[in-house]
Order: sequence, then C-alpha cells, then structure tokens
Amino acid sequence: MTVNFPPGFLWGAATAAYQIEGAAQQDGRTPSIWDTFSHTPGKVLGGDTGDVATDHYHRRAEDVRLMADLGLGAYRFSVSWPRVQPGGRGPACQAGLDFYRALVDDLLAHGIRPVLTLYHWDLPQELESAGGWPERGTAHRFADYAHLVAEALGDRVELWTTLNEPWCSAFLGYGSGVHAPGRTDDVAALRAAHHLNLAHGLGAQALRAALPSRAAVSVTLNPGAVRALTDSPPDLDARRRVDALATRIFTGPMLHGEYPADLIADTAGITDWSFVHGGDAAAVHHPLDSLGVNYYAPFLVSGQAPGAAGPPAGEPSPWPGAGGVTFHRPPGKRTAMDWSVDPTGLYDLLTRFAREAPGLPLMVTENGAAYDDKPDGEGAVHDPERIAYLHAHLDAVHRAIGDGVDVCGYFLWSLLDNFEWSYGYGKRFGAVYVDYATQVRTPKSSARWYERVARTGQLPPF
Ligand code: PNW
Repeated sequence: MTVNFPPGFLWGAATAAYQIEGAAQQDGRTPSIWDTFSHTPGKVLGGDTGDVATDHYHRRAEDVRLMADLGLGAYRFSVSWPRVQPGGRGPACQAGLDFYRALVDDLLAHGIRPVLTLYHWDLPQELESAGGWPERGTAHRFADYAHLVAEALGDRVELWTTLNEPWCSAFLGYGSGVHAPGRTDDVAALRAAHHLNLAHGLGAQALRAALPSRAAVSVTLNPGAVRALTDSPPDLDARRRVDALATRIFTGPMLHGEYPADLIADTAGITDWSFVHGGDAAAVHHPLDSLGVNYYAPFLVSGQAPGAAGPPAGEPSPWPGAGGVTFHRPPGKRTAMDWSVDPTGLYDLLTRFAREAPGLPLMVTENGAAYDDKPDGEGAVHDPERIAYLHAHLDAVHRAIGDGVDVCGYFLWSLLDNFEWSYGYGKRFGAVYVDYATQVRTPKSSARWYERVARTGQLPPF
C-alpha cells in the first residue's frame, strides 16, 4: 500500500550552527560555551571540537545545491549567536549576518523554505561567564538577540523558532554536565529551565514586534515519550515524575501559562522556585503558530517500591527530584547511539499534543538515527538500517495524521554527518556522508530514498 502525505506537507532536513559551520574564529565570531567545553580535555570524545566541523561556513553554496539535488522543500538551520552578536550583547556583527543572509538567499533561489532557529545551544561564553542560563539577565539578552536577527532577516525568513530543546540546555548543560557548560548543580538546572522558558516568551514577543504579520513563531522541544515498566503505582508515579521534568516543565508555562503543581512538589526539597517572578508565566505563555517536536527514542522507567533500596545516589543526573526513578534499557533494536528504535513513541507524542493543544499545528523538527556508516569499495554508502528507521517513523507520522493530528512537516536529522556534541565526529546521523579529511559529501542510499519521498509526498511500500 502506498502512503500519501497531505499536499503542502514540508519535507526538510535539519542542522545546527556549531555542528556544521566551523570557521569558529572567523569574521568576528567570539567563543560560545561549546567552544570552551570542546576545548576542555575530557569533555568530548576523542578531543573533537567544532573548529572546522563540516566547513559549512565556506561550503554554503555547495551545500544548498546538495539540498536542491535531494529535492528538499525546507531547510532547518540555526543562527550562531556569537557570530552575529559577538559577546552576546551590543551591536550586530555585519559579516555574521551577511553569511545567514547569503544562505537564505541561496535557499530561496532554489525554492527551499528557510526554517530558522535562534538558539541551538551555542550561548556566547561571555554570557555564561556572567552566570549563564541560571541568571535571569540571559533571558533578556536573548530577547535583544532575537530582535537583532529579526530586523536583519525578517524580510526573507517566514518560519522562526526561538529555542531548540531547552531540556538539553538546562538539564544536560547544568544538571548532568555532559553538555556545555558542564555544570552539575540541580538548582542551577531548574533555574536554567525557567530562564529558557522566559527567554522563549520574551524572544517570541520580540520576534512578533519586529517581523511582518505573515511570519510564524515556534519553539522546538524534545518531549519525553515515557513508558512505565509495569502498571504498578510506583512505576506509574516514576513515569509521571519524568514526564513533568522532560516535557511539562516547558509545555506547562508555554502552552498553559503555569508550572505543573506536581513538578513544584517533586522538586520542593531542591528549590522553592522563588526565581519565578510574578508575570513570568504570562510572558512565557505566548501564542504559538506551531510546535516543533524532536523525537529519537523513548524512556522506560520504574519507581521504587516503599522500603526498597533505590538507585545509587550522588551521581550527577539530568533528573532533579527524581532520585527514586530507575531508567531501563528497552528491549529491541537500537541505533549506534544505543537508543532504542520505537516509532510508536513518536505517534504517542503527536497524538498527545493534538489532544493537549487543539488547533496548534505540529512539526517534526528532528528525527533520525546514527549508524556505523562506511563507504564501500566504490565509495558508495549503503545505510538500509537508516532507511528502515525513517520509513517506520514516517509511517507513525502518517498514522497520526490519519487520526486527525495536524502535522505540517518533517525534518530529517541530519542533512550531513556532523559534530555530535559530546560524542564528537564518531556518531554519524547524516543522510549525506562527510569524509572529514577531504570534506567530500556523498549522499547515502537513505538520502536518495528520502529524495523520492520528498519529491512524491509518498512513502513507498517497504
Ligand atoms: C538533539 N538526550 O540532541 C539535538 O537537537 C541535535 O543537535 C543532536 O545532534 C541530535 O538530537 C542527535 O543527538 C539530543 O540525551 C541530545 O535525550 C541528547 C538527547 C536528546 C537529544
């Protein structure tokens, strides 16, 4: 059976500035927290950094031609804050803005819709040195930055996203410390989450004020698809706690104008939340034109029966206030990240948000998988596992649409193999293979498969 997607459905691929651009010290760019972090020994596998990455800053035109060759209708990229506003405050850097203007013009010339994300984790180091996301002022700096980019690109970009995955910024950056800036402090992580929410709200307001009315404003979350190991009350309670910390800490204020009461109660031993000021919830609760959903793999959790010994305490964790929760390895297939393959998790998230926020269009802003891709003797890269992964997840998206969910686009992560954060260049998520020694790009078989899907709006039989 052939599976047809609705006309007008956006077919795209996604990237992020620090993961592909390189040119870290060029044209006035100052360091971000990821430059500092990746240059700190022991933080990134193999000591890899984004200094060169996939050299996209210099190969922009070639990369846009590649997107056109792959039949993409849209391209989701992020703007590097320290490239367009060095140091995170003050005037714009013209050379930085010129790069994004040229990128957007190339995209438009090829009929590819630009989808711009303002913040994909590269906080200017100066702002981290002034306290970073745990400090309220960072949210105001972000709103200024949003205004500056909107003034520069608002005439040619229609789809705007404030933040990418604030969960990662707050809880991997300040809680477990596996992402930049590498701090391990539960209070700082919760403060960061709130100031990211506030940054989203203030940033969205700044965008509205500066953009033409046809522009759309969105945010991208990585909501948790959380499953309980059993239906026992402790396991269901573990699921509730993790859902609050993964998802409702953001969707509460963004979609409903308040933090969930159970989250405040679960974290009462850590903070009294006095960093939330009167009026903040209203500022965060800004009407959105769509919600971006990134999905890779679900969580499987269990709780602690009363009196039983819990997991070892004291390890830095991205789950403050969830000390009694155990995370399990789900059975079944896995990717090179050791993440389990479970397309139903994506279906569950899409149908959940359709119920929770009726009328709000959803966009799958990232979905994809890392596998151990290698060129064969002829230089071709065959990645049947990635095709199977994409096929199964697109089928789940199609099922959600069939059940009445308004999903308006899908962005494969990622266009190119790239700097996979603390894993460095060892993990390849690209539809296009990158030989880092030569920077030669080779579309994998999944790229050609996805091209057919994007050009026809149809999922071929599998
Ligand atoms: C996302 N987790 O990161 C990011 O938006 C991308 O930049 C990244 O390359 C991609 O997914 C693949 O990792 C995540 O630990 C990192 O749950 C970590 C998690 C989730 C998403």
